[in-house]
Amino acid sequence: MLKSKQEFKEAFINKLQTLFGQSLDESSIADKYVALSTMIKEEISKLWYQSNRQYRVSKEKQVYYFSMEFLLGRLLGSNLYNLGLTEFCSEGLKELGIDLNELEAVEHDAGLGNGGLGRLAACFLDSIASLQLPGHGCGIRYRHGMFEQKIVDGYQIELPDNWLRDGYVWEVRKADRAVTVKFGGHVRLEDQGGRYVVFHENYEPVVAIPYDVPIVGANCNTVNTLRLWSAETNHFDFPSFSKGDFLKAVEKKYSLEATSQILYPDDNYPEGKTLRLKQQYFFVSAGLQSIIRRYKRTHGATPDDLAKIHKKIAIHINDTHPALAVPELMRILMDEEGLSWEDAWNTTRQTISYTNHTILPEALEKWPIEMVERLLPRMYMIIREINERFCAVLWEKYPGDWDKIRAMAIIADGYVHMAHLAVVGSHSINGVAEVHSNILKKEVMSNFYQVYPYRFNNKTNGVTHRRWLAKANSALAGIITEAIGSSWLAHPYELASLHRYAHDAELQDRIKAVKQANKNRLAQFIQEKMGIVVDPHSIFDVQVKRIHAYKRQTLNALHILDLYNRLKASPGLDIEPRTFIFAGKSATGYYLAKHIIKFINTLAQVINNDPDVGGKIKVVFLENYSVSLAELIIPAADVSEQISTASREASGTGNMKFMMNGAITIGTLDGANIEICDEVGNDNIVIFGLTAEEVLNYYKYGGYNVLDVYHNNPHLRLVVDQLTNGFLPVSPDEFNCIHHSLIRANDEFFVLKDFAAYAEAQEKINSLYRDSAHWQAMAINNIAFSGRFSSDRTVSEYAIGIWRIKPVVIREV
Ligand code: 26W
Repeated sequence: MLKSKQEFKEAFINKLQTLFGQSLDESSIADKYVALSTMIKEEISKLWYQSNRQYRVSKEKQVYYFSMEFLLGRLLGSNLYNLGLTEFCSEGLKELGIDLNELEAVEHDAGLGNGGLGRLAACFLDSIASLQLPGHGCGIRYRHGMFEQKIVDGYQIELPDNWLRDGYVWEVRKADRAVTVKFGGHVRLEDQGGRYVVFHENYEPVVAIPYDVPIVGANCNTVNTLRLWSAETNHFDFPSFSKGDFLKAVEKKYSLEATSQILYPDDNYPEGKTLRLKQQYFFVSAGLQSIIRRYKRTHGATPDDLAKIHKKIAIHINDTHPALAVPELMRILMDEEGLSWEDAWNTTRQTISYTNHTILPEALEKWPIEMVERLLPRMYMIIREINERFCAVLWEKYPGDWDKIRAMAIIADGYVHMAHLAVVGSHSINGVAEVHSNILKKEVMSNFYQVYPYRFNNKTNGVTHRRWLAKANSALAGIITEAIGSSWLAHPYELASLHRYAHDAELQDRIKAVKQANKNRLAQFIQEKMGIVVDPHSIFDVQVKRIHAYKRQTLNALHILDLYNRLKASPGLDIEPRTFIFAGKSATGYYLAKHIIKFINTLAQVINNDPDVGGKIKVVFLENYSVSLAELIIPAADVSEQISTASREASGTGNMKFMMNGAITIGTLDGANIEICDEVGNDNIVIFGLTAEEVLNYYKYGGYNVLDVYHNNPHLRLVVDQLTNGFLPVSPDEFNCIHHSLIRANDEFFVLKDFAAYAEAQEKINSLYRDSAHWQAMAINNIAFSGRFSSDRTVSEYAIGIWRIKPVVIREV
């Protein structure tokens, strides 16, 4: 089909006819999208079949990445890109009068994640396949992904996301591979001649149906699988139906299917809901059952064979959300396959590895004992046994030190502590940036580090440079390739040779022109979407990410308010025009974050409509931040705001995407910012504020009094007062919660402490930007040294250091 452009065009027209019975002229843009995607999927299917076959035959070890979230975004564009078909299709379609970009825009984002953790999982899948590694994803096919955010009167409003409304071309339903997951009921152990047999009775079965999504590797024949589980049931209450009680007849069906209906929109902000625990066990159990089933077919089904699964399978758990993989794998190996506790435990521990993604204490998952016991009785029995054996080891090591043992126990204070379960049950525990991994070792998990030092390691995050540079900013990618050749696409470290051209006037001009075109495109989008006219020649200063107190959008906003005050006081103030762009969602129940959104929007309303400002500064809050919106915004950014309280942001990945696109970071020494700074050097980044060590010392020993700062800085005092003194056109108590968090709660995230340093750093940005040649050189250096932050580097570190898997080269079909 895809041999020549002519053939492609004919096949496309043919596809429209066979799918929809329509000619090219009659068909809608949505139909054209489906026709093209279906054609591409057919191409992928051949490689997919071949990949699976070779994996089976070669019997090489494979990794399964278990994650409650996969924030894929759109797939048509990235699939075309990875297949090397973008140009070909775009030209062919153009000859038919069709714009490929418009077709791509038809696809609903697969928003099956909240933010960093979910998008990281999606970047990893892309890199695993592109490195020709045998590795697959396992997750949940949420009927409703991340909610759609509307901004109404400055407030966040949540609407359900209906991404499956028009069907999803990329998935394949595999009803024949369904498995059953058991909830509730009672577990009875029967001693049958010295061996315990487990009977799980009166449970509620939920049928898990897998939907497979192909994951296409770049410029190779590898196609891996993302298996997403959906809760479905044939249950139908016929007696109620025949009595005419139709509601009751379907009630049970809907309650069983609820399991995979909705993604919890919580990021670093847990809600201890039974349904969430149910989701966790649902996909973990379904995933493991299907993996073990396949293993038995390929590698043998005796207990001896099963005791060796770690030689052929690695299971990675993305944060603690899939930590039930530990007791569930134990259950399968013991109850279903007849292994002893000791053998099952050795195998389980050698199979599973765990990544921690947050150190915010409130985000560490724990489940009430009673909830686990009721919903998952067999899991609870196994966890209790793991806990008892672990505590016995601790008792040996620390005899009599009850406080320490209680602090480390898996079950303590009425809860099951999932991070403890994950640490005890896995052979590798990693953080996602150097500073984060060190804090895990030295602070948050120091007890565990003392017991298992060799298990702890670091794997600094990365992002796929294919989506975030080559595809999102194809014009920039083209210029890079013209300058240094195309090998950086496969070997992103080679971007470094761009460094030599940092001061090349011609390259600077071309890169500047691309940035300008991207800014024009975003400016136009802002005008169309929001009716706000922004100056495309102003500095585009961007903070896009989840709204959270520790990410300190408040710091950015208060600085804007200060700038506004200063402009009002001296209208001639000589600053570069700036457009402050925000986007991001708040967890639905996060009162403070929701008011931060309102605060930013209130500033926008005041500043954008004040003629005294003379258009020098504008504030824009773009609604419904998503992967696709990020692809539009990030290439247009001049300044990347990465201003979290040092020590709180585990890594950050947005910071890497901006850097790749030539934005200059203004940031704290937190997460991967530290490594970005190491790579580009102090001259190519603007760093300010407390260090992680200083922050941690304040948390430990105290010594910070916000009022000292408040009383000593009149600019700062003014903006804090303006939150509640009627200056802003809202009811005077509207921003009490922000004021309270800063003053009464003694500024937990050091917003005011870092304020002066931030304002100074912003002035530095201002003067750096004025020297255009210098700014362009900085931008080029950022692109040049971003190679380290490709997820290809990250994934190969996981493959070598944790998963112990090797590439399998898939042959042509
Ligand atoms: C239970 C509620 C909940 C939900 C999600 C708690 C914690 C999470 C995630 C682990 C939060 C998260 O996404 N963390 C982010 O992970 C990224 C990928 O490693 C990092 O880059 C971010 O710094 C980190 O905040």
